[in-house]
Amino acid sequence: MVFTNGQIARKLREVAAAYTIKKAHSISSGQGNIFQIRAYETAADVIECSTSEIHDLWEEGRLDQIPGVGESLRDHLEELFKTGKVDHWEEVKKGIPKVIFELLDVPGIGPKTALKLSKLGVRSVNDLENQLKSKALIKKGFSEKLAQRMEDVFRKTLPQIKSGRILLPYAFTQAEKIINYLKDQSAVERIDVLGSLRRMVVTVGDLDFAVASREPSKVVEKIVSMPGVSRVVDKGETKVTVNLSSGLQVDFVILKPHSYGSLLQYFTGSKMHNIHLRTIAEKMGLSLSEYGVKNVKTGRVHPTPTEEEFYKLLKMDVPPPELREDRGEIEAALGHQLPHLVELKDMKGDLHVHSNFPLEPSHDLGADDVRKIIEVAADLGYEYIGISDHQPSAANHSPKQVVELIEKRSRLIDQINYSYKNIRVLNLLEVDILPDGSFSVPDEGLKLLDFAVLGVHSAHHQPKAQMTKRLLKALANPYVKVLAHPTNRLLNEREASEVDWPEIFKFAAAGGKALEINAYPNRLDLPDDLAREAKSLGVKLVISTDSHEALALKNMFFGVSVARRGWLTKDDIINSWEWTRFAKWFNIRT
Ligand code: DGT
Ligand code: CA
Ligand code: CA
Repeated sequence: MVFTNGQIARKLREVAAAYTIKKAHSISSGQGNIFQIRAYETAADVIECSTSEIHDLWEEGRLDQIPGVGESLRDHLEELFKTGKVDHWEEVKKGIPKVIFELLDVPGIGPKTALKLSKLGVRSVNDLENQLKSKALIKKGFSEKLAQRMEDVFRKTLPQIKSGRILLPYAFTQAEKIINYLKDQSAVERIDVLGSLRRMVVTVGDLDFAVASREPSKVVEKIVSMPGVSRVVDKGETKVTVNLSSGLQVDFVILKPHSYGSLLQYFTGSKMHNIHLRTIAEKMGLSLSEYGVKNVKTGRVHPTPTEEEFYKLLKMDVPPPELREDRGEIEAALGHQLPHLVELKDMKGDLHVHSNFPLEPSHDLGADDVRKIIEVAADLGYEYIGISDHQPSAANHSPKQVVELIEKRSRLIDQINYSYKNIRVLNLLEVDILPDGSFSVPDEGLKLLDFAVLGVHSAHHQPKAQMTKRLLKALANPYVKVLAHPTNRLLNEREASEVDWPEIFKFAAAGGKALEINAYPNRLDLPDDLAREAKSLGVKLVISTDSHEALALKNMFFGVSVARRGWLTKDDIINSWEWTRFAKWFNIRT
């Protein structure tokens, strides 16, 4: 049976929730220790953010390549794909009301809240929404603060999720597969991905492709018989729409090569960009379509085999696809003032990577050791790589023990730096910003680092003024240089924190603090518009992957695309600079 990554992740979370509830209530002794619960939750996260379909990996015999999925879980996945269910999972879930699992779909509701809600008589997600609106829950003693937050989720987050938008990195992998399959077909002269994916929007509604061919009908037949197609939605002579078994919808347009430039341009969009272009064309007596640029008076269609020729007819430079949102790129292209955007090949290092060094954090460790990470970084041509594990947990360590653990890791990094000549390893740490803006790592610990990277990992939804004060206080520490995933949004899952951004940006610009564009697939945070605003206030940024395994360093590409959508150039991105300039900015001894 075919299960999508999302469906598998959901099942794993159900098991984790069942374990959690049974543990809390000692319903059955021996079931659900904290490690099992973590293992299921980690596996769910990994699978949900995986850029390959797990079912495909299984078919290819590559289940062992999923990081964070151990042997017993692999056996369970085998059983799931073969039989459609897993006996052990059903056993664990036995005796727990179904509504609890349903409620887990609501972002922000974990097992304990779900259990509480079911005890308060909530019968379904719909019923929950009603009881929130009527304040019935609060009358029954439910926390007013939590109720307010849930109401926000129903208002803002859930509609987004229901719209079925897919994370960019995932859509990208699916698109690559389609391109690899179709480009080898003899009738296909060229194939390109268009729409929001070409513009690198962080979530994508559907995939759009252009194909150049002199034999469109042959291409149409190849498309409908492609592996992974579950349904043909619409099929014409030059247009096809199909559904994939992963749930994605894909639109194809097939045209002859002589108007391919117009086709690329039209279906790249965005709609707002195209609408603005049309008003410019009208003034010049031209009309635009996917078939070409037509002189309205003479009826003559100008050939536009490339996008350059298309934009040239409008007396414009070609705006990079990431800018085509009608946010000033048309004016810039007319005035020959387009920025030279930062590129993947400019990147010289990554400053947010988790290793498996046993630093005993309260958040997750990475999967790989420091040496493995360095090797992958060196393969990417990096000059420096920052290891920024989570800090040792405050609950289980005294401040002195925290410092000792940091010392221990510092010694390892020193040794490693001694043995590698071409790449510099930076001694960083991801430090939690506590709700009042303080840290549980003492300055004696921070002082051992090259610098500290800060992140909010709790109390994400404080009131705006309080959150702003919290961040400002944290950033003021002299050992702190980077604010990681600044808005704390999780795409399709958690709204951004409310913050007075201009205030933060001005402080960062004046105090030499950098803001991060986090390239993790469901973060992509700072978002493009805030990155652009930060730049306009003089802030420098870094792009980092937040990798929890060495191979994820490749996600840098998606972080760079956020920066490009934010109009950022090499000069704005500190970790695109060569070592000396980089080290000077961060005040690192060379
Ligand atoms: P998505 O799929 O929601 O992530 O966003 P897009 O931008 O990929 O939108 P989609 O797939 O509906 O259409 C692809 C492109 O085709 C879009 O960016 C611009 C162009 N396009 C589609 N419909 C229209 C239209 O009605 N007018 C104009 N000017 N362009 C359109
Ligand atoms: Ca689309
Ligand atoms: Ca479309």
